[in-house]
Amino acid sequence: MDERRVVRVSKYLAKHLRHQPERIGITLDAHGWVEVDVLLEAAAAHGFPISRAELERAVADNDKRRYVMEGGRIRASQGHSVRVDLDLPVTEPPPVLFHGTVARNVDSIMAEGLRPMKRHHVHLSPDPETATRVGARRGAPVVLVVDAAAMHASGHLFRCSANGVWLVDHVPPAFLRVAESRFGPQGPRSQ
Ligand code: HQG
Repeated sequence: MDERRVVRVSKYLAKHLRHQPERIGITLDAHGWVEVDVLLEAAAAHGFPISRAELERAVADNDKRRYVMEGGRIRASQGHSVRVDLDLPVTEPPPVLFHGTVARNVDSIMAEGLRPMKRHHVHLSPDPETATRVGARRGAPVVLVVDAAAMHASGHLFRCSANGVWLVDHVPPAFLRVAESRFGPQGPRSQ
């Protein structure tokens, strides 16, 4: 199967399993699940037929394991804007987590903390490389370091999605600092 087709199917799933299920007339249950058969029928009825093999490939091949299929049902692992309860257990985080963003957001983030914006949670990455990739979706990435141990100690709840994204409601500015740039303040030429 063509890689571009897999990406198109994955984007279609993101749109309808995270954001606008009603657009193709499906309803997610309280935990975000929908029957695979219902999804495939709805997609076909709305002009985007997906074969079962294509769906399985889009779920299995997904670089970020965005979707989980089990017991004849499918859901997105995280990233929803529609209200779902992913029912993830509260877990102790690693001492440090990371958030990738871009320079234009930093002043506001340092003033009011990280907020979920259009999603349900603030998304934190387990390592700076992943955070760099997340930030780079929007421009030159800036990585923020989150003092997860101190947040945990002060009662903030952490959950980890099926694909290793750490989810919290808010990160107050006191727990944030901007990571040192790999190249120092003068940029790469100063090396
Ligand atoms: C920023 C992708 C100003 C925040 C990725 C980010 C990730 C603020 C943007 C996942 C702010 C929200 C999530 C504040 C937060 N002031 N800007 N107070 N608080 N922001 O896309 O973390 O492809 O909702 O820094 O790989 O970028 O969807 O969150 O720039 O895992 O599977 O507001 O999305 O995964 O953007 O990305 P997003 P994100 P998927």
